[in-house]
Amino acid sequence: EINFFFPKQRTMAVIKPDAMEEHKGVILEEIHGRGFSVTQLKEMVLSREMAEEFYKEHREKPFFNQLVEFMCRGPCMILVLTKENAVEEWRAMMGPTDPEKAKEKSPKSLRARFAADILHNTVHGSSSEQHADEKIGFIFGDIGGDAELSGDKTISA
Ligand code: RTP
Ligand code: MG
Repeated sequence: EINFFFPKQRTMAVIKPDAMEEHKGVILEEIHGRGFSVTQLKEMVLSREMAEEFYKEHREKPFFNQLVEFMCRGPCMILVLTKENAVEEWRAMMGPTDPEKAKEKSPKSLRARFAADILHNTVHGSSSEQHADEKIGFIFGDIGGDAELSGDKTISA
């Protein structure tokens, strides 16, 4: 028997306030169904300051204020998902930012099925491993973050 160890990767997923009442259950089921491990989980109402920091790369965009207001209007669920190729796979499950585009390009995606418009679009996902590390540190702190990863990091005692 030969065991192959594929490096695991972490990504951050957020169920946004528009999806919390009606779609949280099915989104969590699909996350588990695709084989992601949920290694951290937090449900919270973001403060304005936290939402601004979370999306700081969009500070200059015309939609920034609306985005921040939307993100702190009610509870979010924030998850760390761990799996091989987690960043790309979670982005694929989400679909494109704009649900109209999502309906054309990936009709089974979460945004195609549940998002109302380009702003109220159901879920967030990190766009890279670096982006994931930064946001996971911001929301959960850095303690023990890599303990669930195997294969891609050398841990020295
Ligand atoms: P996210 O960061 O939330 O996973 O979304 P994304 O990568 O697909 O899209 P991004 O460009 O990072 O935009 C962040 C969020 O800002 C809102 N948005 N509104 N009104 C607009 O034109 C517009 N464009 C973006 C969305 O909530 C988007 O997910
Ligand atoms: Mg983004």
